[in-house]
Amino acid sequence: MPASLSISKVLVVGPKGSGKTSLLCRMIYDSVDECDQVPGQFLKFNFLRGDGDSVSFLFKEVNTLPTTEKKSAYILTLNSNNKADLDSLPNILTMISDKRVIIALCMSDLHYSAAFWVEDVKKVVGKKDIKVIPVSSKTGENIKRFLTELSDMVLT
Ligand SMILES: Nc1nc2c(ncn2[C@@H]2O[C@H](COP(=O)(O)OP(=O)(O)OP(=O)(O)O)[C@@H](O)[C@H]2O)c(=O)[nH]1
Ligand SMILES: [Mg+2]
Repeated sequence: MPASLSISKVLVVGPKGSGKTSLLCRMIYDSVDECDQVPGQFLKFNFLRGDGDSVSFLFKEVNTLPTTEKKSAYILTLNSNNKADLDSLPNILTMISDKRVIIALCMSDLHYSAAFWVEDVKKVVGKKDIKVIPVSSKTGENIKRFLTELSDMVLT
């Protein structure tokens, strides 16, 4: 199947309040004004990559792990301002036990007050090849890059 026709189911997981809904809202609507209206079902989004390929995503926020839901990849959100999110990371990684996961280090607009940052996450992740991308759903910072990395991951 050509890359331009691929559809990927992606589950958005992470600790309570880590930024799942806001990230979904920012990725799909480029805004966080209507987050209340993001329902707990699959949301379709076509992402046009810089290289001209487009990827169709089906995103869904999942609040309980482990899940039996079918998926081709996970987005794992962590609130960089909440140390407890870093502490819960090993357990979450065990529960998803999936090679295709990308970590959104959320609330990068609050970097000045962050409890942990990219290197701290990478230490916990260890040898696993997992991308860690700081993002701000509030300002939109790095969201395009995040979507590009996500599409690279699902296309390979
Ligand atoms: N400053 C800032 N606040 C954010 C950002 N993303 C989310 N928030 C805030 O963090 C809180 C939690 O965000 P949600 O998107 O609801 O997080 P969630 O993971 O969906 O939460 P649950 O569904 O309750 O587990 C909300 O008050 C958001 O407004 C961000 O990038 N920057
Ligand atoms: Mg939510």
